[in-house]
Amino acid sequence: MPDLSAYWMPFTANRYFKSHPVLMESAAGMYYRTVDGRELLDAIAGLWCCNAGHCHPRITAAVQAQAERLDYATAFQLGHPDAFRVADRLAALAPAGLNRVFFTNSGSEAVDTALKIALAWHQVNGEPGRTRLIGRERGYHGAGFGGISVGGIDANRRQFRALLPGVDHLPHTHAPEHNAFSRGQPAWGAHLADQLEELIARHDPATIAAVIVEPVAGSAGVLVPPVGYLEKLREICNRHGILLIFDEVITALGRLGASSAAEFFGVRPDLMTVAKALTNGAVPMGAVLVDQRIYDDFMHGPERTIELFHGYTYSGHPLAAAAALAALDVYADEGLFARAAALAPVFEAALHELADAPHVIDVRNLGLMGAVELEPRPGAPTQRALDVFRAALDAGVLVRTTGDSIALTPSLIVTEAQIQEITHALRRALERVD
Ligand code: PXG
Ligand code: PLP
Repeated sequence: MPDLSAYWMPFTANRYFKSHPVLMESAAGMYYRTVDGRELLDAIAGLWCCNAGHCHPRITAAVQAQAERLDYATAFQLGHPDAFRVADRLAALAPAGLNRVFFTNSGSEAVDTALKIALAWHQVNGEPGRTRLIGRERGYHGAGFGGISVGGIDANRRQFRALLPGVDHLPHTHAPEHNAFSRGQPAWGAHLADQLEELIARHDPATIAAVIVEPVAGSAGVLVPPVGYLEKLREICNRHGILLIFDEVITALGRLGASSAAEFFGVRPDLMTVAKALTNGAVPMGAVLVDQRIYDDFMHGPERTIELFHGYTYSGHPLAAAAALAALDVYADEGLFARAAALAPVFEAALHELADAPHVIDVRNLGLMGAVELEPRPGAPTQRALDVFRAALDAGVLVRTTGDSIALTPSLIVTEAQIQEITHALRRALERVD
């Protein structure tokens, strides 16, 4: 066991973890092995990212080969072929017209990039007064200053105070008194999109640059959009010249059984962020897919002038690009998006069987995203869910907690038997915890 003291772990109770460490040694397919030799069934695809399962041999081989061929090439005024290939492949998977791709190294950077492109576009488009950004309560858009400003998870904002100015938030759509135990999209709640009209009226539409939402909120505990809600947001943004950004860091590349949530819902944003499953989690990479018309509006002025003053040392990194090409091949060749679509009803049925398990006050699901929400312990929010997390871990199943919800988001290779194993282990964990 290494010395654990130097590493300041992210989004972690450091002191608790370091006195109860769980360290992974290796992974393959649906399973992790811990350093003390225990096998864990991974019910959360790493962290919503390993959609083809862990250590997929084709992805591993592609990364190994690239590491020997080309370690690094700057993306600033130079390039390498694989970054262009990934962009092309992503454009082909995205809804028509979202075919210009900016590379980042994470979802957080993708979010900041999308917000910056939106602000810059209004400038090149002759509306520099459009500087306001609108997010949504309970939204998670990563950990950068842009992301926590438009994000709506209070705990992620409270410690920092100095956020982006001129940001407002839509209400979230989770209303258990109306939509608890919905299977798939709740019927109730589309009217909550009308709150956007109120925010627009309050601020003056000519000051608003963009609205950013997760089509299905992931980190906040799988909040599924009500029927008609996203369509309304799209229509209101169109009417007021406001860009609509879908943060698809979790939802893109198969999680809903489709290439993207935009495709699944039939609602096309102007910009879309992706990350996580883009490389199957194997190498960090994110991207922003941009409507070609937005890109074209930047392509004026002298040809030797930089059009967008933005980028990262590792944008389009060769190892990430190799992992992405291999991951996209695997998704296609193994038919994993269709597999996820076919498994979604099985997952839904298994999850909703937990409705009568102890402490459960809601079950939510869409595609292969699901959450079971627990009644918080009086005076000790989140603690019951953490106990369930530990009990499931002791039983050999890795789940994720967020607030008092347990999130389940298995790789798209999960079998029906493994889905049962996961939900049965979760029921036993719920029964063991007070
Ligand atoms: N947007 C969305 C919608 C995300 O889910 C990010 C941006 C940021 O991506 P990076 O790669 O910078 O982490 C995310 C990340 C959880 C959890 O517990 C989810 C994320 C990150 C950490 C924890 O559900 N999603
Ligand atoms: N800080 C310093 C001092 C740098 O030189 C750079 C990049 O050159 C950065 C931060 C940004 O790093 P990155 O491009 O990896 O985001």
